[in-house]
Amino acid sequence: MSRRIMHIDLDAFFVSVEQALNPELKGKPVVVGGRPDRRGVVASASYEARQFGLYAGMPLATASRLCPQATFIEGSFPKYRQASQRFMAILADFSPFLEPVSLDEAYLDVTGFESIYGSIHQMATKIKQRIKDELGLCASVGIASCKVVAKVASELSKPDGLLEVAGGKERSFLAPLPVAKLPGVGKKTEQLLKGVGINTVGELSKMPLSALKSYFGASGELLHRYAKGIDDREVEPPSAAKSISRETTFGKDTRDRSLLKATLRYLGERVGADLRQRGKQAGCVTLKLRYADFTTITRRHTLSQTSDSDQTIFDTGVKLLKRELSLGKQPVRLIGIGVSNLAEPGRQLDMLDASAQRQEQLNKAIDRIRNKYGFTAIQTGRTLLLKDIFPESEGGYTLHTPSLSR
Ligand code: TTP
Ligand code: MG
Repeated sequence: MSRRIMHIDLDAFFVSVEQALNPELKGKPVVVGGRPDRRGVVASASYEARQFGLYAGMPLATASRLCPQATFIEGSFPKYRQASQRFMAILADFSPFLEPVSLDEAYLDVTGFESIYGSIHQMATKIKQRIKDELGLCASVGIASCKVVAKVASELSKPDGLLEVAGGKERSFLAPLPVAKLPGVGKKTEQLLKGVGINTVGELSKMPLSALKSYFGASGELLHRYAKGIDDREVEPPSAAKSISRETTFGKDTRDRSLLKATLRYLGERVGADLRQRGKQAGCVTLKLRYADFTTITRRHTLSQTSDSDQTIFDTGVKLLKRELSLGKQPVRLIGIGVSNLAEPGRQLDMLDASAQRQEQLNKAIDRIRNKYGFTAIQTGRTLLLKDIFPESEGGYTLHTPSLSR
């Protein structure tokens, strides 16, 4: 069954936090980044300021020339960090499959949640409302079957938007957009593509893979897939990290075995502590060494039984170290130790099974509903930009623009 993934991004985040704390600033051109007489750039511009051509990354001096009436604020990071934590906590209430991407941006896997919220669209409306009520901030939400399309959708719906791309419509949704809208297409890529006459994502999606690979190497393949609206990346909660490691570079290259061992013990203990804090067990231990001439090696050992014990991590690391040092190479510049093949300990496996079971039940329920009522109905909103991009006759997109009443 097709996945449903939400991408949620707060609008004009730093500025909006300032406006929530000081309502006098609402509805006005506001810039966070610093005083206009200072060097530096705009970090965040309110949508009112953007109407004057201001954008993140613009030098403050240029910003104040284009929009002298704007309020310029230095900004304070702790405020934004706190708002970010509260934002993520709200999202975590809705789905445990949460992947924070930056302070104001996250993916949520919401596959199967229709049965709880009526529809994913309604779920998104609830999320937006809670963010508004509790934080005084506006969020824009994109919903699609994969990350890349969900991200483009949230971006397009801004500000205070909600845009859903129905399963099967990913490619036609992306096709008319300028290539720069596609994540992974930066300024350079955009220029190069323009140079060969590729302006839209649709044109990009028709380029032969071999041509893209010859221009962009390995990332050509990714571009090829993204342009077609194909993206298999999972929403990965941070605890699902695939490995944990620590390493350190010595002040002076060394062959001193007792120093190497002591360092390995220290690093191993930190890895172990991190592992236990995440409630995980490791199946594999990796030693990393960088020699004086910068050649770097890694040596892995698979444990016969998963473990989160410092001793096991250290013992395994030392075994690998001894074997490597017996080869009598050069002095060591850097040493590191890591664990991978992370698994939940037995006691938590039950919980995991229960949630998998619940997911399975949800999935079945959704399939039943879908079979009965078909896919999401079409709504169109009033945002001009979106109307231009999605002629109403094409269908397949659910578009919500902010309602004024609250
Ligand atoms: P963004 O989500 O890129 O921007 P935004 O939230 O201000 O506006 P939008 O409505 O388009 O999402 O970044 C989130 C915050 O990260 C932003 O408020 C400030 C900070 N930031 C910088 O400090 N420097 C930058 O160049 C960018 C892009 C963001
Ligand atoms: Mg944002």
